Amino acid sequence: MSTSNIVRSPAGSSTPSPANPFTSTADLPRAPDGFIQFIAPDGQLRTDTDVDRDALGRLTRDLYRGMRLARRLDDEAFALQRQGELGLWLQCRGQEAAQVGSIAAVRADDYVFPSYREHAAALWRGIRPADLLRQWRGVANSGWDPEPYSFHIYTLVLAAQLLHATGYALGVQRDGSDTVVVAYFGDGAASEGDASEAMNIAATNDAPVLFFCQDNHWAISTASSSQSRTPIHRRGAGFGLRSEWVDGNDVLAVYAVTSALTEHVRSGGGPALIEATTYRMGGHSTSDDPTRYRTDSELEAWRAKDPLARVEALLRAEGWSDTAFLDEIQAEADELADRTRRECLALQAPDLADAFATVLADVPQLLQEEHDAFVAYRDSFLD
Ligand SMILES: Cc1ncc(C[n+]2csc(CCOP(=O)(O)OP(=O)(O)O)c2C)c(N)n1
Ligand SMILES: [Mg+2]
Repeated sequence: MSTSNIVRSPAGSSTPSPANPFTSTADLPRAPDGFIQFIAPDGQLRTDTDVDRDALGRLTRDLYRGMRLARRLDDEAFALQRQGELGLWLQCRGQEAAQVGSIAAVRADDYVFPSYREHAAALWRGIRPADLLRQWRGVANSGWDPEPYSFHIYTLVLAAQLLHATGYALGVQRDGSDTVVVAYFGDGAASEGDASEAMNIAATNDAPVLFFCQDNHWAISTASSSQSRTPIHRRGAGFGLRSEWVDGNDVLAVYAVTSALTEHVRSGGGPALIEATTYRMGGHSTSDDPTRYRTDSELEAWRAKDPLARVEALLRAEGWSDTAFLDEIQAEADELADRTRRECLALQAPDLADAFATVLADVPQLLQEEHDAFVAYRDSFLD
């Protein structure tokens, strides 16, 4: 079969997993709302949990770096779209803690099925800016070869990736491997039948899947509160999944909960579900105008819970950051933005005739004739 549309650039380096200072969810602190939270929105560390403070400081710095780089990449991609260099972009602004906290907590070979907004997780896994952007520039069907990154291509059909993840996990189970399969999905995707089917099949087969829902409050213009009478994590019990609810704008809480549930899955405890409550600070996509359906005051309330500002306040309060550290990240972010722009502008449109080569493994006569007719038509413009 032709693989001309599959990108085979050498893998970038994945960010190494930081040391885990947490051991269980039993003693993790909860905010008054009920979800697990370490860092209050004002940046105060809530926990008096028995954690190694030095290790916590190192972890916080690593996670902050991942979040800052992701936001910078996201901002640059947004600007590229506005300048006509990308056809579409779906911002992950506001969801950096949910994504970085979770991806950092799993092993580099745990296999991830993302939806389409998981840029922060993809960047952490070492996927290059050009590979992240090529699909949105319209020059390839998908962005990267999943195998070297253990990170599947983006899925735009809502919740389909949850069934793919469950099927993959059944394979992992039969191979006797201890890989955990991580499946990201949104609050809107949770309403799809595929989501319920995947969770049920995973539960009844003890498939090693961690379902990770980012409830960012909106499915385009449909509020999550209008799609579900109960919080999504409470569905887990009905399927027989261990479930937790976490403040998705608190990177330490997400990391701690994901670590604990990943180990639960890895040790044969069956699949698990995490609901991370977060907020999509941008529009659904660059084609969306969120002022048509949500209020400025709602956005302002969530700006006050910005996941990056919260970690910055914590780093300051605990004395875990200094000017040299912040300058280093700034320089790295600048370099990433520069690379993102350069690599994007260098992406060339493919030869449209390639599209025929990726339809069927053995090209039948009719397809060949259509290919030849297209090439003749295309070449008729050459003069
Ligand atoms: C099966 C299917 N139905 C409808 C759509 C159109 N659609 C694209 S994104 C979206 C909203 C998804 O919301 P959510 O799952 O909360 O993810 P978010 O965009 O908030 O990250 C919809 C309805 C689709 N892509 N797939
Ligand atoms: Mg959503």
